[in-house]
Amino acid sequence: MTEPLYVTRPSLPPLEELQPYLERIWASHTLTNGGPLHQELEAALCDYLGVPYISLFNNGTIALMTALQVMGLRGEVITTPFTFVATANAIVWNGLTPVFADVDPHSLNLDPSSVEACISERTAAILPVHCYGAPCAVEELAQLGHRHGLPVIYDAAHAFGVQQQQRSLLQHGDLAVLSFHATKVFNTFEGGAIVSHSAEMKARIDRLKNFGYVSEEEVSEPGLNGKMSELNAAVGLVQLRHVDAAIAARGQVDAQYRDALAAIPGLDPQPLPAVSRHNYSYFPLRVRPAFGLSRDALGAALKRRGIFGRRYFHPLLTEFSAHAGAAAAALPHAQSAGAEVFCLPIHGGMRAEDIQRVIEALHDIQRSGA
Ligand code: T4K
Repeated sequence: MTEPLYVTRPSLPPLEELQPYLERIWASHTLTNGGPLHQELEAALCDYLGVPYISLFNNGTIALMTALQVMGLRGEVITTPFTFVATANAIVWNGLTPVFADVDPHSLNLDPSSVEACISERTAAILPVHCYGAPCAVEELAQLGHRHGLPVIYDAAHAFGVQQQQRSLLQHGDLAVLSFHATKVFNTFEGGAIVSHSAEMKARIDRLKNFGYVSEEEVSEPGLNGKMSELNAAVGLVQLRHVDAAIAARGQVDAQYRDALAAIPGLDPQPLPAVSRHNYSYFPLRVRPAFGLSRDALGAALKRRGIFGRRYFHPLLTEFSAHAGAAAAALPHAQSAGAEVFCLPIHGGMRAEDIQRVIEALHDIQRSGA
């Protein structure tokens, strides 16, 4: 039986590197509520990512919910239908209404002109996603936000470590939200963060993730529990030592796939974004008619060979009953991406033979048609 190859496999640091942190937790009996490892990881991430303020969370979804909440929004939030469902769920959990705009056919990120067409007097914010870590049209979206007086909050769940002109992509937007889930480039098992730009905003976010407590005797606004535990922070501190190596290894996988796919008509990788540093968080390709099989037929054929890629992101959010009633622009480009994109396995632990196995499977499926 051949070993299954999954769309991703979490990076795990050497276990012995975690031990000293566990000993510190056990000695201090401080398990959560902003303990010393939590503080250390916030400082280390600000430094690594090149951002001014970061607030750690227990996952990316709660971080997104908090980011929307802290902006005090009422009304509609314009977002993309080509994303993970957490993006729109966070909008609805804030009592806000998602409005879906179309994506750009090349970047697969929100198309600013489609966003602009969705803006009305009800619009409260724009929530773009740097899908697969590829930067959104950050300048155009900033101008759009500025012109209409709308905050831009980035769902940057895929964008850990991405830089444009040596500058963190996370510096764009009023806020940017990260996920440190097991399936992400940098993981704390579960985790997330909000990048903000002032000490006042960070203090408000930190209050909201701690029930809204200002002091023992005062809760100023109804917060929730979004705190990252010391155990997850310890994992993060150790993971951070190895994340550059993991990203470099992903880059190797990406390069080998690109080389091989040049010889397979109809399997078109998403172009590498124009960034000074990419994180290779996903390997999305588009299955075109020239391949001879549909995207879903390709996915099924790979599955029969023990290769479990994923249709990120199919169905579109507008097709889930949870969000089917939401207003949407015409979505031709999102629909075509939802029908054609397939993500091949990519992670830092892939061996040369794993990469070769995927490439041979793609050739074999094309030759045999099944
Ligand atoms: N915004 C965006 C744009 C996002 O993509 C996400 C999450 C969020 C917001 C929310 O952030 P979090 O609240 O999750 O922090 C996965 C992840 O659960 C989710 O975090 C991620 N996006 C989404 C794109 O993918 P699934 O349903 O595909 O996960 P699952 O369990 O099928 O995992 C995929 C593969 O990874 C498995 O086949 C095997 C491997 N795997 C997974 C886990 C969890 C492992 O080897 N070990 C593991 O522990 O959603």
